[in-house]
Amino acid sequence: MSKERNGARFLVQHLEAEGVEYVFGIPGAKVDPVFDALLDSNIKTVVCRHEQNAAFIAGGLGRLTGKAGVVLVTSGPGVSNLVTGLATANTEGDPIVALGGAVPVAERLKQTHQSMDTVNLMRPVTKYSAEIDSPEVISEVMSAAFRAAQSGRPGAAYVSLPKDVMRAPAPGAILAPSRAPLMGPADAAAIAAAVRLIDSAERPVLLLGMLASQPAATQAVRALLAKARLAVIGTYQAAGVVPRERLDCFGGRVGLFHNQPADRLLDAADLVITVGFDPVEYDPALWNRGRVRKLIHIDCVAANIDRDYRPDIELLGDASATLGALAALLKDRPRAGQAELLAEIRREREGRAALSAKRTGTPVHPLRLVHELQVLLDEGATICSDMGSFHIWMARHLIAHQPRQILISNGQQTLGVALPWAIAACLANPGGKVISVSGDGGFLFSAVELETAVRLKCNFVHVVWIDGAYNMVQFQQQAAYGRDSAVHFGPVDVVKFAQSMGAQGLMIEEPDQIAPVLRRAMAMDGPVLVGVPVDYRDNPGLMGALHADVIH
Ligand code: HE3
Ligand code: MG
Repeated sequence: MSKERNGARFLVQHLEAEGVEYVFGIPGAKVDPVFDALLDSNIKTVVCRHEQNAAFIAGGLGRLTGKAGVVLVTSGPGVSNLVTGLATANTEGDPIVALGGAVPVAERLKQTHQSMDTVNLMRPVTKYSAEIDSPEVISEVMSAAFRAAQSGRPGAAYVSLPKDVMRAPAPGAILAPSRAPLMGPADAAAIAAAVRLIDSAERPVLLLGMLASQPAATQAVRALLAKARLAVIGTYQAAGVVPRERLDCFGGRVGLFHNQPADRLLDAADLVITVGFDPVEYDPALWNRGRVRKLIHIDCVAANIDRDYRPDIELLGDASATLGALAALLKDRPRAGQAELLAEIRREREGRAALSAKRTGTPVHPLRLVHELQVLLDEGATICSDMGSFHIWMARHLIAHQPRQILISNGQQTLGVALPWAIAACLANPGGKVISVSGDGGFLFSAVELETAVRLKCNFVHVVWIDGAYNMVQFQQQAAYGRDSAVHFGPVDVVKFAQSMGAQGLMIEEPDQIAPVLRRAMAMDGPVLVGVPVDYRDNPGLMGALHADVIH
């Protein structure tokens, strides 16, 4: 076969120039030229078991590295299977570039095999969606896709690759690597106005969002907290930004229900300063409706004006530079009332942690599991969380001091992300400890990818919380209707499932087995599934009234 550079080779060379290390996907006739060209590159091709999972892995890698993960799939259903993966990444701010095969350009309006208008299909779930309709524009379109995925608020980009374009001779230069445009701090007058507001506020609260967990932003938040000890809370996605030495200022996490200790701080605030916060993380209708207080929005993108989220000051620019400028000007002044509330929250947190460690009884209580996971988190493990009731327990009570040490979603609340994210975490940090957690419902959304993990020799432990139901929906249905509907399903033998995929499986039956079984699993080669029946009796309390969530 001729090795003359065709569109597919040009595209792959562009990926190499962007520094892409992995491409995840599933091949098919329309995209075969690209899979073929990958053989002559230094990019590792990882064949997956479902396109959605390929997108979860690529999105997870994007979150962990800051560089877009890449997924490559075939035309028609191959691309449509990506929709949820891209929507999840786009909502959560994870950079990903998705490449989809397509019928030849001249056939795209015909009713032909696997023809689909995927560019329009992907528009609502991406920042950028385009087709490469001639070899001359390959590098331009790819550059635009990488820039869209990686700059500003990161997210998803989609590029359609017609087969004839990928096979045609491809001239021209490679316009990579793409560089994100550099930004400076926000407008100086706006920063000065913000400083005046903060200095005069009696109960200001710093609300950290997902972009506060980008490395430079985290450093800047920490420098700011070192200078001015503001009360600080975070959304689930901002987990890990507050350092251990500033735990005295930390009021906890907010998200989903308005009933957390951090909500008490938020409710009392006369000023809220958000950093890298997107309303999808915590609906402003829950925490800001009808409140008379000021709002400062610090981000690289303007706020989406919402009835309940209308900032008085927007500090737009590089968030870390803006925080640096604020830190230089802010005074550290005591705020007695707030300090009291923070101390009360801290006492509650410590009391709950002490009780959690002593929880006995079977099935296992969620707080005991959280306690045991906390020990492993403190030892440096990365924890990837799926969606479900267990996620609420973990999001509220697991305390991390490294950003992106807990991978969590809350925007789309997509089932099935955890195991693919664990694969991503193993690839991003070979040799690191990785634990992923799902419910028995979400587990089977992506469990087929266990085989991929075995093939890649990924060492992670995936814990399945077993209750026989989609509990997160069940307890909310019970609260709303007094009964539940379509939430129960049958059992799956986690150990046999693991073995059938070439992995190993273990069970935990009682609380004192949690630590030894997890440690044994972490010492094993390859991925290990660990099943644990859980006692969800206290779950209705998760949506209990404000102040009432201290469940014993
Ligand atoms: C409540 C969420 O919307 C949730 N996420 C979903 N994601 C997808 C892709 N499809 C449907 C839903 C609806 N949701 C359901 C049913 C959830 C419950 C998850 O159940 P388990 O067993 O995984 O966890 P647990 O029992 O602990 O809740 S999340
Ligand atoms: Mg369940």
